[in-house]
Amino acid sequence: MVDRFGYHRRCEGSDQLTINIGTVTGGTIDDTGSGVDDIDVFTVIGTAASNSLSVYTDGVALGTKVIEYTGNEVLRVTGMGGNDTFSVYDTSAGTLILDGNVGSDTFDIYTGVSANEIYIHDTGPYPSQEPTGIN
Ligand SMILES: [Ca+2]
Ligand SMILES: [Ca+2]
Repeated sequence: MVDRFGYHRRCEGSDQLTINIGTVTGGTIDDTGSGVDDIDVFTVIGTAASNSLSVYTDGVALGTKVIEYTGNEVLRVTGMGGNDTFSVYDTSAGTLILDGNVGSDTFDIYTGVSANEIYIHDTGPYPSQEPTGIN
C-alpha cells in the first residue's frame, strides 16, 4: 500500500488522474490549470468490497480515509463491486459523475450540493423492492 501522496500540477491543459482509493492511505490532488478549455478530471475508484464513499467540497472519503482535491472541473467516483453507499455533501467540481457499478448501490445527494451537473450511472439489481430505488 502506498502511503500518503501529493499531486500538484499548475500547468495549462486538461489532465486526467485516477486513484484507486483502496491502495493509498490518503493524499492530496491539486490541479490548477486555468485555460478556457482546461478540463481536469479526477477519478476515484472504490474497491471490490462494499464501500462507504463520501464526497465533500474538497475531499473524497472511503470510510475515514480522505483524498483531498482542488482545481478539478470534473470529479468521478465509482464504487466498483459490492453494495456501495455514496453520500454527496458538496463538491468544488462543476461536474460530478457517480458510478455505482455492479452491486446494489445507494446514492444520497444532500441539499446544498453546488455542482452544476450530477450524473449517476449504475448497473446491478435494485437495493430494495421500493420502486424509487436506484440500482
Ligand atoms: Ca465497492
Ligand atoms: Ca450497482
